[in-house]
Amino acid sequence: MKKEKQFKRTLITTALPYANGPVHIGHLAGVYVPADIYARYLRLKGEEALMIGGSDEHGVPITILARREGVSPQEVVDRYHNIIKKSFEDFGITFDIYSRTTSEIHRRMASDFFRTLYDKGAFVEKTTEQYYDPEARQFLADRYITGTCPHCGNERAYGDQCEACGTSLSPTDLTDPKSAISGSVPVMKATRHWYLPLDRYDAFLREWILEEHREWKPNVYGQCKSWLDMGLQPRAVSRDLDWGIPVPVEGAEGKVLYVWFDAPIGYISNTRELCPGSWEKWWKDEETKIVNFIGKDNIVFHCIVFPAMLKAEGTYNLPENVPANEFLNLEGDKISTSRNWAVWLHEYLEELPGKQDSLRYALTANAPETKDNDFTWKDFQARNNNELVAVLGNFVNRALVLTWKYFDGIVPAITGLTDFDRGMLDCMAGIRAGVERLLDTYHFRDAQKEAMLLARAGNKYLADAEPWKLASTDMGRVATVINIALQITANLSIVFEPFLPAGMDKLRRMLNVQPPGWSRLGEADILEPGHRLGEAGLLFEKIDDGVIQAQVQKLEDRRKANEAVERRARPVREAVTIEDFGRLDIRVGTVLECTKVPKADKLLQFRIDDGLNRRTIISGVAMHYRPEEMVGKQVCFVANLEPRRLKGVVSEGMILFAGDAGGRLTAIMPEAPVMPGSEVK
Ligand code: B3M
Ligand code: ZN
Repeated sequence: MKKEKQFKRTLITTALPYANGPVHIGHLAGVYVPADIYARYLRLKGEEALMIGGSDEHGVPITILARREGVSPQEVVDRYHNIIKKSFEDFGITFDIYSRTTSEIHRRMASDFFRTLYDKGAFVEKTTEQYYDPEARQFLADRYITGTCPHCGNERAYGDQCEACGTSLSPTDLTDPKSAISGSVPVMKATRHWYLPLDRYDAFLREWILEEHREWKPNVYGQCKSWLDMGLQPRAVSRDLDWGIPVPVEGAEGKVLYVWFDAPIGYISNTRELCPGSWEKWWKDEETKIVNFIGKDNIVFHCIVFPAMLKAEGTYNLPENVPANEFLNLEGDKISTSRNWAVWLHEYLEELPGKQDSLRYALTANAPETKDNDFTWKDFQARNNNELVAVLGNFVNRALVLTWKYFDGIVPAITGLTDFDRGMLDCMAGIRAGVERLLDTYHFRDAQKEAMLLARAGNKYLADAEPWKLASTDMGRVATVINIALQITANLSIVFEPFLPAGMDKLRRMLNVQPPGWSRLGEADILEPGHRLGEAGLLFEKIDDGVIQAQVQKLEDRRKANEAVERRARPVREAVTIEDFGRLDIRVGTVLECTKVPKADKLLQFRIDDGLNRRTIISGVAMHYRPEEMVGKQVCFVANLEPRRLKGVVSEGMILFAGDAGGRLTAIMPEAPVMPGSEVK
């Protein structure tokens, strides 16, 4: 174990969202709200900290969208960069810079970075055969090739994945591949690329992560460990594409840096854009702590690929922590841009104007810190109404209204403390250590809960002290209780500042104070006797059933629309002759064994009695059947399909499944038991 390091400053980076669509609640919950809480917290403590963000504007999905819309990739990224940037501003995400990877400074830095690695001999060059579109005269990215999935027969599978059965594919797996650009049949053509030999960094990564960073979140550490245990392979860092940063090497015309090579360098170039004179201290000084906030799908790039790049370059520091979150689902389903299954931030603000903090609060309260979590509108409403309004808002309102009622809005002086008061003040003094410990270890959800405990304690204090009953008999006591309630309020305005910035801004106006600073958290004399408060108002508002119902309805409508699309059967294909059909030898076989294929979550391996022999068939149905359910069943399969090798196993045929357009698969089985080897005709 390494020794505790001492740091002077913190550089917070946040994943650069792809500029091919707006941002939604999943982005906010997974990356930007926790990063912002952390950044605000450090700044409140008076620490030197920067929060770096920006849009990721290269990559194939952007070119696909541009082509579909008939506009240039630049137009696509300009549009979404602006929408994304505005959404973040509206939600109070306090980037010190939010830039983009199409900036000139980024192009130069990423290009230089590549060149440095190239000159050091850090890459290996390999020539491989890739699909090439002879008509469009370009190589085809995996996503630009469509064809028939070898597992389920879906004819609209992509070169990287079949969306019907979920199997990961490589373009050569597709039967009858077609170019998505011209529709022509692609040909194989040799192309040369640069690879980062990750395998050479195995020992370094094992030591750095598995030994020196045992404190990383279990989901992050575990994912790194399993990547390392599977064995690292060289990764191509260039692509044949006309959108991106040109590979700065002679003879590399038509090649650009792979988007995942240039994007993380964006953290560095954006820092440099922000502080041209001092950027290096943020990246190269041992006393800077670098923390990468990301979602779980980006773990391998931030913990393995980018560190290997930095290590190869040699002058940059590695991240100290990568507190990646899991995913947030929406009303039970995975958030999906293509199915429009999301709560878009810009739409949320149109429909619930001014309610940024309510969403920030609910997303933190339900953050997917350790496992995937589900956002529901009902839970959102309950968090807002039962916690923000009924606990925090209610306490603050009582304290302020009582001050106005009994003391004309002037902070009264304490006249004497009872044990009961001291208990409350101790509780208040104790909040800071707890919240700090949680924030320092990236437990944002528990930190927010801990902060809420102070508001709960305040409510209980007022309810037990009942100052309103004492007004006619003991105004001295009323003064003490109200003073304490106001100090609690002032403390709340500090402790909630990282979580609920808009609300706390409002609260400070009601208290008529400047931001007191984190160091005062826990103190009982933040508001001086004689200080005049500002006007009291409601800190948070209840959200009515009608508003929630409208949101639920909107999602319901989308779900129905999606299902209607999925239910629609595909048009019938081009006619074939009876002879064509006759060439297929479809038979019935009995499943003798069925097991999962190791390291392939979608595949099942079947051992089948085909009436003559036993044969092995691999099918991409692990998402639809448990292996043990299939044993003993009779299935139909294409018996004369040419054998193919899949994950090192030779598959001899194809089992037939009925698949709906929504991707669900059901095996075709004879209605009564038949002899294995019976022909289907
Ligand atoms: N744009 C992927 C994503 O948005 C990618 C992150 C880049 S971080 C350097 O999930
Ligand atoms: Zn498929």
